[in-house]
Amino acid sequence: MSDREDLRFETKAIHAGQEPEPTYGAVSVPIYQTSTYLQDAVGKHRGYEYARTGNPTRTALETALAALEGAPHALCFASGMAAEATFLYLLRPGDHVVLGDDVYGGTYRLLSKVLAGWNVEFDVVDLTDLDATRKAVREETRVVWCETPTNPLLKIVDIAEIAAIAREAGAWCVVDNTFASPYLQQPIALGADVVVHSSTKYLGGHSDAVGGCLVTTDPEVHERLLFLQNAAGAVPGPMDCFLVLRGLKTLAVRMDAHCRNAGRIAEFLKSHEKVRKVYYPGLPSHPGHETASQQMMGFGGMVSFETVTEAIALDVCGRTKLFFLAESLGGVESLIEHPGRMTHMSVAGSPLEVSPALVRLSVGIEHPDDLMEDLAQALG
Ligand code: P1T
Repeated sequence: MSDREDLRFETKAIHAGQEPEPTYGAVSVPIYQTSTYLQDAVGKHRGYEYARTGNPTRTALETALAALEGAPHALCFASGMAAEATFLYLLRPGDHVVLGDDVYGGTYRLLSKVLAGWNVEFDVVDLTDLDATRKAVREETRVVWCETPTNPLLKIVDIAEIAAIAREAGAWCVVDNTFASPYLQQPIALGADVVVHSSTKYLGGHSDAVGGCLVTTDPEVHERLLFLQNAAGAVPGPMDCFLVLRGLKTLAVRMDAHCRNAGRIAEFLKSHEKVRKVYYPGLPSHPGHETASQQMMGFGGMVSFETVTEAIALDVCGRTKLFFLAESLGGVESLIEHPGRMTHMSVAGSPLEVSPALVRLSVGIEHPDDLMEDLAQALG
């Protein structure tokens, strides 16, 4: 039943890979807290040998994630960065990456500080500019790496267009789907080859687990990543897999609430005198609004805004009470942060540097009136 492809998203989120456990009938997938498995004879095991190589809780999560992204394969990792790093192990010296110009600071750091040492080159490009993207792709390009909506400026990249450019160049189109989640956006159906997630965020949804995943369509790429998952070993523990799996069950209802609340807050901020600019793809004035309306089922729970001065931005971050001042996003509780000094500090001085007056909100699922009152008092 769990692998039925005709089931709708909400049903798959609860059933895909999540059969009742056969011994006692537990309806919740158990946390297989073990590092190794009994073998009945040398080389004769019951499906699992060693927990870096495989764990049934992890298998359940991988099956569920593949089903939700509409792909045949998914592999889980210890964090979003572990997933990204494992994917990038596929590259060789001399290979080239086209990287979106507004991505998570850690992704930029991985390419600029780690991969650069392996002689993997990259160019930072505004992927909303398709001509610029076509020009940036060259013979050695193996990957076009795109985030959409982007972190932290919520730019919208047209996945189908970027996937077509990558395909023509013989490169993989990788989409970081962390901000949208598979409920709002299905990159594989739009032509992406690989989807990456920080499952620390909306997939887990409760700010209590760290994880990442890679979703793929090509069986050969999957085989190579499966080998690397074990060989490099950046695997998640069973408890974190359980927590993300539990989070998936409510992803649809949570995302609906995140979208609703974020839309209200974006409207509220738009008319505030201390706010110079609001970044939210749900606003008709957002340059990516039309593309977002087509490729997303909702506009997501992230809102960024630029205040009139840096001092106001720092002040607001310190004055909210319901919005916790913290890095990360995608949990049920609202968070506020200052990208320039927090999540995107590692891009200072690079083409990805963000305005010091920028504030980023991860809008939770509290009552929207409480959230707006909190922001109103913090903005003063
Ligand atoms: O934190 P980790 O699980 O390793 O995921 C990295 C990552 C990858 N991709 C995107 C789009 C992300 O936003 C992140 C992590 N981001 C934050 C911690 C943040 O506050 O933006």
